[in-house]
Amino acid sequence: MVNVIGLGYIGLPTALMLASHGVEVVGTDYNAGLVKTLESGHTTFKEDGLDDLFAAAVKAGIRFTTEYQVTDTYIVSVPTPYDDFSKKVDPCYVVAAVNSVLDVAPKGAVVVIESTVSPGTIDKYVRPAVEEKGLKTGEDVHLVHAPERIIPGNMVYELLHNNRTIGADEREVGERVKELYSSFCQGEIVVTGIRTAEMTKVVENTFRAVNIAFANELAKICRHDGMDVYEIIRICNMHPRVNILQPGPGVGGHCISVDPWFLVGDYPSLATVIGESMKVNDGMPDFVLERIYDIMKENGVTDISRVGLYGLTYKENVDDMRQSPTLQLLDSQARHLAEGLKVYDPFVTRDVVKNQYHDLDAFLRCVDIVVVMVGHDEIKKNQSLLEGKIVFDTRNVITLPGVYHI
Ligand code: SAJ
Repeated sequence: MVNVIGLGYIGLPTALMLASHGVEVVGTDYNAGLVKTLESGHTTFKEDGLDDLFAAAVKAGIRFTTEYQVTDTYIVSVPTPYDDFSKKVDPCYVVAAVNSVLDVAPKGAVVVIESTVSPGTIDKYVRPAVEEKGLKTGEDVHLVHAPERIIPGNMVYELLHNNRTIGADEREVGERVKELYSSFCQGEIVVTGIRTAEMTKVVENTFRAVNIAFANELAKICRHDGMDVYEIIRICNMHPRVNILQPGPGVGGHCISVDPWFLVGDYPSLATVIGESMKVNDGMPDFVLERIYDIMKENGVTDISRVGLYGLTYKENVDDMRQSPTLQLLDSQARHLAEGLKVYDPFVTRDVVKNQYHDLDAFLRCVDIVVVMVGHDEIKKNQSLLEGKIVFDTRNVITLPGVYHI
């Protein structure tokens, strides 16, 4: 039996996937409310295919509880917050979860950590936690790091098809965990060391962050001299060895906007390209705000409350708002002491910011300028609703004539 600890964005789909592929699974979360919701037959967030997967797992007998189980395999999938000031990962939840596992685990249990951690975290914090309990890694408990790699918006598909990395101290234990993940994973599973697995995860997200920063910097250069950044990127990407990502209003989510800082925090004098890239991405909401002011001026709009931000989530067609460029922009606007921007997002049904609308028509009626911060399908597929408005499209998804770009 596998006990999955932490039933959030990663833990839940992983637990469901294992259960629906014949593995006996118990999901544990300290949040009793969340467990109750799952027990009552409801998922806790929206994701393509998640409800079907949930139904299959329930049918296969998955159970949810707040209690840690006595078993031979644990998968720890709890959040790893990072400290905004020091830019370092805070492993407190991982260490707390491992401690709770160790309180009940029988000798020789395997503890797989899926949570993203900065390279070295397992050596620095998890091994000492094991030793403090008078236990020995490799004998009493076997540590493994199997970083998740799935992208919100396509999680279920990617869980099935992505290649994976398993980092383990002992090859044989790595192979055993590989077999467990092979129950559902159709991609290639590489077995390596723990430190390498930690590093690959952070490097993958850093690669993407740096590439997006490059695109964002190009957008600024092109804006400065009136060039079309999208046309330029499109043509460059026709070269067989060039693949530039897309500029945007900033980088959100809990991964690409966070993980690269682990390297900057740990290697401040070495990770210079990475550090500068993160600054470029973090500066984008301010760049968009300045551009809003310019567009208002150009069109004789003097009242900021006639401007509406479409989209609050960190990217299209998800309901996750963590680190979202819109929230960053609103924060920046508050610091500029000018407030009043209106906001709407079809995926955000509760009130989270000032001047938030829950009805697209009502939102559009109240604004002259619409800033598309997120390219949700709702607006991509109903572009005619924007006719007659001044549109500032930060995502390059609106094809109406006269649209402003980043
Ligand atoms: N973005 C751009 N331009 C682009 C692509 C993305 O501005 O061309 C922005 C998005 O709008 C968003 C942010 O970047 O605000 C991040 O979105 P994303 O879709 O690039 O990535 P995440 O954060 O949803 O998921 C990433 C993935 N990592 C990689 O692709 C290397 C995913 O595979 C990881 O599992 C996930 O991080 C994670 O949990 O670490």
